[in-house]
Amino acid sequence: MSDDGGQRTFGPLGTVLVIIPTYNEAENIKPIVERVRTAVPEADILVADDNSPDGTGKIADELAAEDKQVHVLHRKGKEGLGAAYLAGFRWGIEHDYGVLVEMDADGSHQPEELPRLLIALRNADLVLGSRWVPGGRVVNWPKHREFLSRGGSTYSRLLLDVPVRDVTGGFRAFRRETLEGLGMDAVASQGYCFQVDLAWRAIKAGFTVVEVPITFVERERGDSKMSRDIVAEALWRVTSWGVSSRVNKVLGREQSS
Ligand SMILES: Nc1nc2c(ncn2[C@@H]2O[C@H](COP(=O)(O)OP(=O)(O)O)[C@@H](O)[C@H]2O)c(=O)[nH]1
Ligand SMILES: [Mg+2]
Repeated sequence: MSDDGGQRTFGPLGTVLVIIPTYNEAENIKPIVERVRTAVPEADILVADDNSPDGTGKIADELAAEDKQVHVLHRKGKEGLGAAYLAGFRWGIEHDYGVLVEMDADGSHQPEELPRLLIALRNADLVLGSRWVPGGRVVNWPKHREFLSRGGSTYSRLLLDVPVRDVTGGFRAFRRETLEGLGMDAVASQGYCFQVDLAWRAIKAGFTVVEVPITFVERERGDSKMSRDIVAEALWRVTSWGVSSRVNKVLGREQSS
């Protein structure tokens, strides 16, 4: 990491933008912004808030007023994690950031681990913080969440042939060129399958995707937005992607033989 004559860059990769999507994270937003600013002082932050009823957006505005490296994207209402990230990525690309990071607001993704992800990005196009590679782990996660997460990753890996252990995680670092090259405009996933969607697209587009072990810590404050609908969306989309990619492969083989 360097501070080249006042330019806050992360080596040759350019300036880093950490995007934090929020919905009702009033108790979490200030501590997480402070932790990111301490752990990676050269990075800027964009809070993408979906007009949280608990006033998270207002707290984020106060943080932004005090610190020119903190920005806020106010969105009109709750549209899901995927839509908030896509809006954040577009904002970051328009503002010329070289690296775009995904990170939750609730402390599950530890800002202190971000430098390791950024260092790995020097030799990769997309770095995934991974709970399910050696060295990765979860702390205080209920068994049913671990089962769902491991099961979701295994199911996606088998159906989509993605050679990734943790394909649903949301602590990630992208080079801007990766986002520009993976067909972001066609992404329709809203909930957690957004993460599967992006990883799968990056791999299909030929980008180098690397997993780095992380320690995922369950939130201590506020509520999870995970819901039955989000699981259903993921199951439905991953299954239909898997089936159509297999059908296309078979048809492709028949046409070429
Ligand atoms: N902007 C926005 N953020 C969201 C939405 N749903 C979840 N988030 C944020 O996404 C992150 C992960 O969500 P969380 O509820 O912790 O999911 P879990 O960790 O899987 O239980 C948190 O920072 C949430 O505030 C949404 O619809 N819009
Ligand atoms: Mg969480």
